[in-house]
Amino acid sequence: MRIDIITIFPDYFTPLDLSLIGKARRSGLIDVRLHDLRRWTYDRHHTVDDTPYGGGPGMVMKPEPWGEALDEITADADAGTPRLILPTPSGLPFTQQDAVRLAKEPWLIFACGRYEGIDARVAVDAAQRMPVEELSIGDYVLNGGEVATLVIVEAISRLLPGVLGNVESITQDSFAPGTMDNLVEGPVYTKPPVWRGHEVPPILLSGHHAAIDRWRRDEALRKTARNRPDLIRRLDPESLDKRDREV
Ligand code: 6GU
Repeated sequence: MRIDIITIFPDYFTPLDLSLIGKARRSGLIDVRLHDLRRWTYDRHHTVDDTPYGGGPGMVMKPEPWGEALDEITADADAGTPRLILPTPSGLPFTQQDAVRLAKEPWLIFACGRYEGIDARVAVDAAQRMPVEELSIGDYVLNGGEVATLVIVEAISRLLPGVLGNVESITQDSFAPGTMDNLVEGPVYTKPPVWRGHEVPPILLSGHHAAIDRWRRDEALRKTARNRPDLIRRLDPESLDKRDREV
């Protein structure tokens, strides 16, 4: 997968050199290309923002550098058509389902806005040539799209074949489509069996795999009910068995 990131702070993305994503980049599984938006400014101060039409606080990102950046990056014709992602707190909520969907794309471009956002005509213009989507990572406000882009890139990258060592763990994750749809994972344990007087639930030491699966599902249901009642309401009744209903 190719991922282009346009930002005025390329240094925000040094974490993408680390850990599993760093390894996946070095092995060629993910091709991340960082672009400094100021490369497409021509005044002495490399201006990327201006005052908002209609008044109001803050600054808005000027459309011209974005238009030129997208033109140049997408001019690579034999790379196909990219999907443009605009991280913004006013976007559609980004979910694990979106991560699964976007992990199937060959080429993504992230446009990281700062200040009060990017002039809205940039998205309208880009949409004439490529699919565009605005995504939010949650109901809080960040200073810009950089951290949200890191979040989305990590959620997508770990789903790409070969990036994670243990492919099985993906299907057991919170929110994993299929069994963990609309559920969060329950608690996990490792050795020692007793630590500071706290025991590991004995069922996990029993070797009875069907009973362990049942216990893990019950714990996931309990934890989801406690921490995410909004998700419980979204659970498909068809996906619940009689034992689930007793939890
Ligand atoms: Cl995607 N961007 C910004 N700036 N703030 C956010 C966000 C995105 N998602 C939640 N808050």
